[in-house]
Amino acid sequence: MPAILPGETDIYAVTDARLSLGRPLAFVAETLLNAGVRILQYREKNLKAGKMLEECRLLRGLTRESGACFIVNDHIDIALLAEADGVHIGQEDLPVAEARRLVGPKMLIGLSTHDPGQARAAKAAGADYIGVGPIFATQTKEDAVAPVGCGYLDWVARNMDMPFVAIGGIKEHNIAEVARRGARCCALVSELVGARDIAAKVAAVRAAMRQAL
Ligand code: 3NM
Repeated sequence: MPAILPGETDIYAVTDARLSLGRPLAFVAETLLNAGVRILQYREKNLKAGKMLEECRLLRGLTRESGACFIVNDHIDIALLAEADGVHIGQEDLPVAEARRLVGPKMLIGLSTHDPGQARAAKAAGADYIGVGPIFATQTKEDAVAPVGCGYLDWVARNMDMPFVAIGGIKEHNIAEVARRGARCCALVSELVGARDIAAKVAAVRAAMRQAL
């Protein structure tokens, strides 16, 4: 089954145990997937590699069952061992071309970008999709750069011929604006995993995106 890319689906959900109101990862992931999320990224900080691998194998099983795409943040070794569909890396991680040598031609590589130069470089280096953000201020990423606002998003929507996902501070109340600026796929962390009713929140953000178009 080919992996699903941003642009082929509207919501890109990202895990964060610290924001999940104490609910187990399996519950959060199953609820997201049952609500129709088709791309799920595992993003956990400060866990030991063994624990991360165990959690990624669990998510690989769940995403496979529901036909969803599974992406691992930062950790190429764990992505490979867990047979993820992709790995998502940042500007300070291994360069895309080096990551490609490790993961081979089939695994997706997503790269976080924050300006047009980084977007062009990502495409030239063979990234499969880019993250575009942070659109708004976010508490979720400790080392996030200053919000780029919708200006960079506008630029990507107009100039980049590759899949992209908007990220950073995206919530039910502002997702319509992000969609109107050309994002067909939005990544949300705190808004989804931190929602009391995760399924209702997925439905609400999805409806808000759809109405904006
Ligand atoms: N990457 P929330 S912003 C993981 O700009 C991440 O590349 C960003 O979390 C980037 O939806 C971000 O809770 C955090 O604001 C997004």
